[in-house]
Amino acid sequence: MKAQVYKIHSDFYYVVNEKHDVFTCKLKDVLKKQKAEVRVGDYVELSSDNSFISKLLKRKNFLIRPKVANIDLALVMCSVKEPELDLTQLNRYLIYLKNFNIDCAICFNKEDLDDNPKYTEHLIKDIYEKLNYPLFFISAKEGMGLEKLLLFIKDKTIVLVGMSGVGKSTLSNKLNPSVNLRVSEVSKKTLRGSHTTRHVEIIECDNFRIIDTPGFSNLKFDFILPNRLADLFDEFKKYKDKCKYSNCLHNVTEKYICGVYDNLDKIAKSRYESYLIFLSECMEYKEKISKRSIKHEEFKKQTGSTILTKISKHKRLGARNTLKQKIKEDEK
Ligand SMILES: Nc1nc2c(ncn2[C@@H]2O[C@H](COP(=O)(O)OP(=O)(O)OP(=O)(O)O)[C@@H](O)[C@H]2O)c(=O)[nH]1
Ligand SMILES: [Mg+2]
Ligand SMILES: [Zn+2]
Repeated sequence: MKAQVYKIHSDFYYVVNEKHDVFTCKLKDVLKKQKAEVRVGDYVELSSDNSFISKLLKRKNFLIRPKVANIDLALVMCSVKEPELDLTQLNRYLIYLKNFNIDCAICFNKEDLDDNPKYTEHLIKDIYEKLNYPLFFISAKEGMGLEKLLLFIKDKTIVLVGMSGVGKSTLSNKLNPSVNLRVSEVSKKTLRGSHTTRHVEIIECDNFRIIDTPGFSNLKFDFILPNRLADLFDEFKKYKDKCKYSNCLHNVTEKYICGVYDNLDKIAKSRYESYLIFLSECMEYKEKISKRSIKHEEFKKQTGSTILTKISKHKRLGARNTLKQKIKEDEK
């Protein structure tokens, strides 16, 4: 029987079939051996007694953080106050989600705390409307601005992504009061959330489904190579052709030969600043994998390749050619 995972708690998978019957299952050993990572939103096949997940079905898409699959939209949530609006963090989520080809909209919450909401809206629209992100300004607590959001998310499965304390669970509760998810106050001292939500869960609402997730902010671009990063910034696209070299990184070292650098007056300052921060993380990653391959080569020279067979399996490094290939492919 086919079912969908709507919640995972330690080793238990809560699944629901088309008739809305709910089962609590475990993972079959064969899937454990394959190291299959079953996520909330995954469609699975159940064993004949409905107590085991026997097969993971093909996904439309997936995310590593939060661990979800088969979503129609990520609603990136920020608060305009408590915690303060952090555009670098917002850009981090947007670029991360773009890397996974997930459609995004942005929701700015806690508008009731903002002394000058018109000004905030203007600043935000100036940056993100041009990038074609659907924008929503709401107060989940007061129920303001929800009509437009409700129309937009109709018939969709949406995942809420954002820092702790921005109001993801408050919004989920507002949209389906019967769930009553735990929410807790932002710390008065640090103005940060207190990591209240601990697991990912699909919440059925009238004509849409919302996935509440634990807040996180420690995302780093330590898995993307530098040349790939610029492809994720839509606003660079029309200027990139003007760069002298196809592998241009659009930073200060290329300033006399770079189309993006020449047109910085047309790109939002905060977006370019975020790009430079993320670029340094990608460069660190590239350096790390290059060093690994050089170390491997030196070791080979000193010892002769036959000794390599003695390295324990988990310490063995990736082949240099494979790493070089990976770098080249990402630089295309
Ligand atoms: N003033 C105001 N407070 C809000 C609003 N939305 C949420 N809050 C408050 O913000 C605090 C944090 O809200 P949560 O819903 O727990 O935040 P969260 O994003 O789910 O946080 P984590 O589960 O830790 O990731 C709570 O005290 C809420 O009452 C809002 O629109 N206005
Ligand atoms: Mg929460
Ligand atoms: Zn350039």
